[in-house]
Amino acid sequence: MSNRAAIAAAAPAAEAERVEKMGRNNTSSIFCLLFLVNFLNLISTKVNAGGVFQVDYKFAGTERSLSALREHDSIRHLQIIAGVDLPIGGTGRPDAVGLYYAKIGIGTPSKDYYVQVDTGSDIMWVNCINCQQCPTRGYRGLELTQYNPKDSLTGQLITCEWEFCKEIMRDSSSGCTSNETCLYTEVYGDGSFSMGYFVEDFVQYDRVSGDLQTQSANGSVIFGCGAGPSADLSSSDDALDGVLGFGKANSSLISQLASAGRVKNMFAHCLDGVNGGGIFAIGHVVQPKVNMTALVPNQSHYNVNMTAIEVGHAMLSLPTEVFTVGDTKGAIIDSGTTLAYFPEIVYQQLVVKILSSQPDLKLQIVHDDYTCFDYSDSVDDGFPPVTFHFGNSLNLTVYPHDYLFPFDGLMCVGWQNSGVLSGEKTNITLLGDLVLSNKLVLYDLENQTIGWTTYNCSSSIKLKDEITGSVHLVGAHSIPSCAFSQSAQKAFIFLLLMTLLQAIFTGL
Ligand SMILES: *[C@@H]1O[C@H](CO)[C@@H](O)[C@H](O)[C@H]1NC(C)=O
Ligand SMILES: *[C@@H]1O[C@H](CO)[C@@H](O)[C@H](O)[C@H]1NC(C)=O
Ligand SMILES: *[C@@H]1O[C@H](CO)[C@@H](O)[C@H](O)[C@H]1NC(C)=O
Ligand SMILES: CC(=O)N[C@H]1CO[C@H](CO)[C@@H](O)[C@@H]1O
Repeated sequence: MSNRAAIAAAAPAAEAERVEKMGRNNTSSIFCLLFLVNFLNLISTKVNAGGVFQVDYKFAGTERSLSALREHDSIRHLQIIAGVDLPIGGTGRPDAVGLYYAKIGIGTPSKDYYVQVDTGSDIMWVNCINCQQCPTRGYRGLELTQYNPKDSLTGQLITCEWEFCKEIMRDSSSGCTSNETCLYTEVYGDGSFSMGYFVEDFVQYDRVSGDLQTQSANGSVIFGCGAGPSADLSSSDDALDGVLGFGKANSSLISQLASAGRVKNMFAHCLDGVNGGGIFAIGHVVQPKVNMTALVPNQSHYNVNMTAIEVGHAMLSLPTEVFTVGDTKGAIIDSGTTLAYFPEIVYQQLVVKILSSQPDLKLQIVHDDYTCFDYSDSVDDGFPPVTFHFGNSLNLTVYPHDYLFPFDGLMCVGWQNSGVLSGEKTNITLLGDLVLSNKLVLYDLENQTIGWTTYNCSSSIKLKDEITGSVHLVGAHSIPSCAFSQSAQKAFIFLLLMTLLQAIFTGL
């Protein structure tokens, strides 16, 4: 059994060691980047001076008062809207830096910021003026901006006496009192983090006003102002201005806008794994029609009940309790993660079954965890599709061109074993962009359901205006990153110089 032996050889490397190894090797950035975006805030923890606590559990019992405080605000300028069209860019392809980001405006006057869209975390933060080592150019040459609350007419610091801060700090022993600034530390599962303080300011977004038409609108939102280097998130060429958490907690941007009556607490994304970018919209999606399944209650992330896995036309024979043991119930849907992770027993069966369709492959293990092989034919002809089954007969099919990616002249398997990760959150099932790309994924937080359907993410969807009943088209975007990245600029200048020198010398 060459398959099994090779897979077993993907020795469980300690996570820390792996991160370190990858961190040092900047030139072969792909695996570094892969890792960087993996597990973004899966294990989200908030720390402040005196205490450490899980933000997710923290919010579980206190939702009511947080939303009440936002409602209090909203009476003054209640303006329920049809929807929000959030322009996105980036791609989920692991071979091309798996990362999706959105452009949003913050402050008065408004400036643009590029933030990673992440359904696995609960706050929005951007790098702020005091950030010492934040880059000015990021992912594909995007121009990065540091937010300065003092430059914005509407920016203000959140102090410990704000309800928002009291809620966040409730379980902490930090003794954050009265006029002190409300601090946060957001630690992501991959070891990267953002530290800073909370501020409130106007966030500008594109309100859907007609078919493929938007108007600028705004709402006041509390978000993190990152004052320190954010470790991995700022040190490599996939840097962005921050993260836009689309998590369930009432601290997320969508929850804040929803409880202020500005948006419906529903959103959808269609991440285009082919052309990059895609559709990201807040509001009531009526087209395409999507089959929904209930979110597992009392979980801090978007968890759904997975019931079976089918490879080609064969069901894997998995123990029935495999997705329900432990603290984390069901499979987590997380756009902030690039790949897909399974408990060891699931991973082994899945990969063995897939590779059994090509018994002659010579497997290689690359960077400890990636099973790769030489293959030059069409992968969709040579390998089976994988279908995940969920409650309420909801399915999700992932094709070979989605779960296999080219690297260094080889094809590599994107499925990962969560059992090899050290730390407490092992044996989880986590479905990232590898699985979610090229699907319209709809999150209905009012009914606590989620669903998806295979969709062309370069096309458009329809949102319904709850007040007027009218329906509008929302189209795809692919925010152009800088046409000339820094290295391309350097190469261009170098070529220009060489041409000039050549002209001078031949002229002499
Ligand atoms: C927010 O929107 C209101 C109403 O459209 C507008 O009057 C105001 O200037 C906007 N504020 C900012 C900070 O853009
Ligand atoms: C949410 O649930 C309510 C009550 O069950 C139902 O009437 C409504 O259609 C649901 N909304 C969506 C978008 O499915
Ligand atoms: C997806 O939609 C776009 C825009 O409508 C269209 O140009 C493209 O051909 C479609 N792709 C497929 C595979 O249908
Ligand atoms: C997960 C969460 O925090 N949701 C709550 C936010 O507040 C509303 C009330 O407006 C609750 O219904 C949600 O359960």
